[in-house]
Amino acid sequence: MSRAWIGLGSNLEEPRHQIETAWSELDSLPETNVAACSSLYASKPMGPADQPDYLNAVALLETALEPLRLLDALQALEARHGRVRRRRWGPRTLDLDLLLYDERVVTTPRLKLPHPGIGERDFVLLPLLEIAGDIEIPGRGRASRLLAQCPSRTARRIE
Ligand code: A4P
Ligand code: MG
Repeated sequence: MSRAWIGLGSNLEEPRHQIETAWSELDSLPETNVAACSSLYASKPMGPADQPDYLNAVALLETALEPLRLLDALQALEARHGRVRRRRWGPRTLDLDLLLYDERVVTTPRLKLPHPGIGERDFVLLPLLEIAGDIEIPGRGRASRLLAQCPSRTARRIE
């Protein structure tokens, strides 16, 4: 089994419900278990400001799906949550980003690993640090160092 770290985000149609149902849907994927879930974090939108605040979280999967098959499955789950792609960084019911997959580095158009935005996003790094400890991001350094250098800091843990 490989270890895959998934970033979850939502700012439409009851974000907490979107993320909590996504946990169990991830656990139901073939050859895949959810091994850990972070707390939920609220943050201001990165990108266009004329959209609601976000909820974000990170999950650790143990999976036998190869990265592209896992990405297929994540995108199918996004579609089931009624995700409509209108503009870059626009509002969304559910966003599932493949953040890390073991120590793999991939640079194809369809899949980049580690996820390119990981180092600039406190709403990813804070939940990742919570469940992954001070993990090494291949080619980027430790999560704690990236967080210390993070340009914007708005995310806060919620109950
Ligand atoms: N893709 C390449 N690598 C990956 C990967 N590691 N994981 C490709 C997932 N997808 C990957 O993504 C565009 C394409 O990236 C996909 O077709 C896939 O093949 P998308 O989800 O269709 O488009 P997007 O999400 O609108 O664009 P992008 O650039 O991925 O945006 P992000 O990075 O997902 O950011 N503010 C807060 N506070 N919290 C958020 O969660 N999220 C976003 C979206 C904007 N602002 C936010 C948040
Ligand atoms: Mg995305």
